[in-house]
Amino acid sequence: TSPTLLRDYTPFSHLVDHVDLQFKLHPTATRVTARIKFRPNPVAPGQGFFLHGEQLKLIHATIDGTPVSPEISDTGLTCDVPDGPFTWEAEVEIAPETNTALEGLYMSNGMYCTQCEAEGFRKITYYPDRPDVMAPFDVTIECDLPVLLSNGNPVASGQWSDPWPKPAYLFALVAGDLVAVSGDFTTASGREVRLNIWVRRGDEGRCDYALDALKRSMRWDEEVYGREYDLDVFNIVAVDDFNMGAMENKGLNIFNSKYVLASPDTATDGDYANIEAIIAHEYFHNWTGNRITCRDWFQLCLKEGLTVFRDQQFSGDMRSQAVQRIEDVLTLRARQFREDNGPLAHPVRPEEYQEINNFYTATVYEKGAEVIGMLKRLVGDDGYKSALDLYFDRHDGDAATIEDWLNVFEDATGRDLGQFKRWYQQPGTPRLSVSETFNNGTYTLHFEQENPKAPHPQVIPIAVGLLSPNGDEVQPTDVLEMTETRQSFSFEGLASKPVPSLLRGFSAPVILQRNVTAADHAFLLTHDTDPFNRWEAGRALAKHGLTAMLVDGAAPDPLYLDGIATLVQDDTLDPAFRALTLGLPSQDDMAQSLFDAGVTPDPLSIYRARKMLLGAMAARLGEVIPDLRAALTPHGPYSPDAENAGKRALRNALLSLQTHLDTAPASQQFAAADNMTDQLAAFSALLQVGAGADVTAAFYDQWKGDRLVLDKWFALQTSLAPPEQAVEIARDLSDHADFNWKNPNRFRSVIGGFAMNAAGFHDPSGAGYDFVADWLIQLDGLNPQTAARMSTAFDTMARYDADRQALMRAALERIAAKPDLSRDMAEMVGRMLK
Ligand code: B3K
Ligand code: ZN
Repeated sequence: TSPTLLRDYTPFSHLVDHVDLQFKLHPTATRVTARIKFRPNPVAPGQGFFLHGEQLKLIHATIDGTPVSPEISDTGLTCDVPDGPFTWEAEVEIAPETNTALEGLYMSNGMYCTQCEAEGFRKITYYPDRPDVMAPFDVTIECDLPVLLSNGNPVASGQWSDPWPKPAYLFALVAGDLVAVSGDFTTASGREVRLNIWVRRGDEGRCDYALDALKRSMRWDEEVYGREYDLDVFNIVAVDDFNMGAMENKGLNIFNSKYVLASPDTATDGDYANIEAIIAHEYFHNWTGNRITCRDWFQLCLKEGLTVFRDQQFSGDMRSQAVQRIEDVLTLRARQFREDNGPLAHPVRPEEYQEINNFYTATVYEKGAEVIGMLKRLVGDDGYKSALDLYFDRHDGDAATIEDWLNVFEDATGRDLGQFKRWYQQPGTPRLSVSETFNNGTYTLHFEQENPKAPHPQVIPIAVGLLSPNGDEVQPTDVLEMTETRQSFSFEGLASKPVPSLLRGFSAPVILQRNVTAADHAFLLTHDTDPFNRWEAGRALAKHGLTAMLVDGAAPDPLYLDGIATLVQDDTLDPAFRALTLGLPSQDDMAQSLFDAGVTPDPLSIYRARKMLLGAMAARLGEVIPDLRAALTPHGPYSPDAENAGKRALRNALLSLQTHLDTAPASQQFAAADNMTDQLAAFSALLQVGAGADVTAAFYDQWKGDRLVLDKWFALQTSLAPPEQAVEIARDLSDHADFNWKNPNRFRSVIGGFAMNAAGFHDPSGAGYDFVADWLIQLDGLNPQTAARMSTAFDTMARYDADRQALMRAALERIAAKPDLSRDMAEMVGRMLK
């Protein structure tokens, strides 16, 4: 099939004035009648009339009441239509029960639900299923289930009316035997909004946190962006079978149940933080995505990058900006840098695709958010605010583009963003190398940028501070704006050569390349006033040390051990921050760094070096751990707030180290824990040192009836299994009676968990690759979207030795050869084999 190209965009032949949908729900024979008012599009005259439609059985079609016989293909229909306005009516039959792709209308545990983004609506009825066609929808649902929901405001039982014109990808319908946990919210201008969280009976006790997060999101968007909610109800539904995290359908958000349901005994602090962020993200889409949507799917980052940026700001405001920033950068590097370094690299605004679902990527989302962070830094907070006000003002109701987005910044601030636009157009992570000179009190930084995947220099905001050798800050943060390939910046009047703190707050998504001694890292770890760079210095020191262990057989670096020992005991610092500084670079991070340094990474050696370093950290801290942990014990009942979660994070990071010396404290904590955070932390600590047998059995006995907790049980075992046994453990778990491979969450826990176990997945025999490839082949027949997404496990092929590369390639070729391979998987595997 030929790819879809950005440059081929043309508007649709018609405008849609109104859509009326009637559903008669039935598991195998649902009838959908669509009555659609079309009128010729004045800016696209004379084009043929084409409606998307896939896997639909057409029962009848009329235009203005007269039967018509459209020409039907696999992808849609064409039909002769009148020159002026007309009403199209079509009745189709579909089978939600056999829809295993979970796109369009499908069933989950006896409930009906939909997922239409990006192109699922065409599996519900014939329609111009493209985001630039917006219309108000009325919906009627007939079904004997008690709860019948759709977008907009309720009119009568099973009847909904959405006054806000929307593209079809925001359509949603739910029917089920559900119960609601409800609340109320009064908007700034006085609109009373009913909030409902709909869940399966029995889950009512786990909705309070999501409801509270929703209220806080609504208030925050009013206060920070001046954006109010615009309907009388806001419904959220939790669904067990869902391909992603959640979906922002207008007035009817549908969520993967793991991002709604939480109680202290079943959800970790991390789960609570994810729920807060995702509830906010989907809510924020009401303005950035729904009121202003995308002209075409190439503009996906317009709504996703911006909405991620907004949810990150929100989480930072709710918790700690410093900790939030570190966590966001960890995710960016783990997922986006990896993508940008491999065969799946693409610009934040891609220019071609075969299957758009393959482009809901870390680049579109996370790098898309970074690009907005850079814009904000360049134009300042006030400039950002006026640009956003103009954006909402000018484009409300539009299907907009990245050009529209950049234009509001240019118009609001007078800045020329011509070069900045390259961040949207060029793939690849720029490498920023730095050298320095110091002469007569003038300190000069010389930068050079190089992007291995793109030719033109990008605008790089470099936030810099300078410290004097005694640790005082002599130059507070200043943002240098680099636009050339090579550029120097000077600071005058300095008494002595300073120590620079570069890229503070991670002011640009680049890889900083600088020859820094371990002593300089250690200096910044102690003295930097920028919390991000302080953490970064510890990270760099750890990487430095691990690299020396791997390449030169060095012993763990005492400078690092001393540095973190001091830091971790510094109780003027936020425990959540201290917990983050105890985290070592991941397996994947080390593999990429070694590869960048010209060394072929061996996952097993990395595993052993990390373990040795953890052992050394445990030995260094061993004596102080018990007192430190005792001092961090939270008082009173469990609360998921940032302060308590931060204490638990540090307490449990220390437990994990302690377990390298003695397993008793973790066993005790496992047995005594009154919350999932502490129980799971003890469980993982024991698994990591190979002492998990008893607790694995005990955890299963305790939680076998709880689907979300059982997902954790599977995922921990596959992701933490020791290298030599990992394939076998994963295989056994895939034979387990509770392994339902058709449920995406369970599949991700077992197969995805294993794929993240680097040393296991990269087992030299190739058994790990084959295990994952076999499952991807099997899942591809059922759920192409989830299967294709997980194929990214193979995107690091080029880093490894010839034997591993050959084995990975063979596994990918085996997938490629599967008969009837989905378009999703064919595109992914094709890009990786290129
Ligand atoms: N917009 C959806 C993602 C849809 C993915 C379709 N494959 C969720 C989100 O980003 O909020
Ligand atoms: Zn989103």
